Amino acid sequence: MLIRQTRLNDPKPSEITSQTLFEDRRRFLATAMAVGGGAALGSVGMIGGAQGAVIPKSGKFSGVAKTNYTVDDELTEYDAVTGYNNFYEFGTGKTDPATYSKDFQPRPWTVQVDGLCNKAGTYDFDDLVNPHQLEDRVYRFRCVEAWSMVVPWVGISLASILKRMEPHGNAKYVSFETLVDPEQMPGQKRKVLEWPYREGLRMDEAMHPLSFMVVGVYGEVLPNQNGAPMRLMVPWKYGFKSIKSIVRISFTEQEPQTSWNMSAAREYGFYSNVNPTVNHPRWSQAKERRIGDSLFDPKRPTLMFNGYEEDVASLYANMDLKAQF
Ligand SMILES: Nc1nc2c(c(=O)[nH]1)N[C@H]1C(S)=C(S)[C@@H](COP(=O)(O)O)O[C@H]1N2
Ligand SMILES: [Mo]
Repeated sequence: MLIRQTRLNDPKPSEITSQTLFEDRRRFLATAMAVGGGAALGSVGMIGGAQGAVIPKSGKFSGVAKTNYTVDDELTEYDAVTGYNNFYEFGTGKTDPATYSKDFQPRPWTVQVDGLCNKAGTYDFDDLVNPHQLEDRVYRFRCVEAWSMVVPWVGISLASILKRMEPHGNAKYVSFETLVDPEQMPGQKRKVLEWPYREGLRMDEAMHPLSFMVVGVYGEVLPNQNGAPMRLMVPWKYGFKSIKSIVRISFTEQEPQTSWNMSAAREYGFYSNVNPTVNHPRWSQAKERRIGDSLFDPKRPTLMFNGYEEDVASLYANMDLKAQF
């Protein structure tokens, strides 16, 4: 088994919170009030997130819980993880996100939660992500463009966030949207995709223990180009499912629309599971180039469900994965 889950011990706050890193919550709220105005914050929901501690805009985390979610592969270098990106809101070139996201403001940040759940409302990022619950996880990650990386992320299980919203029994799917703000995201001035970028998961996929809400990488607060302040990481699916800079979460009964499916339905299905036997219509998915390998290194065979087969195959037991790709 490639992925092992260990129970997290309840860490003592003193082991977790670094004085220099986590600002006092009251101070944060004062800043947010000054920036956003009191009225908006008045409607911000509280679902028991950070008690007295928030994740800052930059810097190193300390005391993040180590987990056994890891893979044996060598890590992709930090410079590649943060310098070779897909984030079309900042342009379609691989270095555009790092170049054009420098002035992006990921704080203060609010997330709208709506649809089939008891706790709909507008949540502050700091109420959704409690720094005391952060975990380190190394995930293999594969882009549909046939390259892959191995990245040490910092985040919180997606299920732990979604459960607190108390989804209804008829919520079969959950969908996510990225911020729309062409002033801050210059790539949105062109309609390369229909904005907002949107993605979705079936509820059982979203609640799977591997589904992760990322807020950091390499022990540091997530850089803008990787989807600050929070982005999904669903390691058995092609990279484009792992939506960045999320501002909306909706629970629905119908399968939600997804950006890449809207843009090219023949090439990108709702499920988008990494599957070496289902080729992209314009190229093979059988192999992948590991970022960091030399051009002389052979490509690596792509594994079913990106190597997470043992963990997730049961989610798709009764499906024809060639028809529902
Ligand atoms: N909002 C948004 N999310 C996005 C994208 C995007 O263009 N916009 N690109 C996706 C694609 S195609 C990939 S491969 C991954 C890249 O993540 P990384 O840049 O952190 O490696 O982000 C995904 N999430
Ligand atoms: Mo991708």
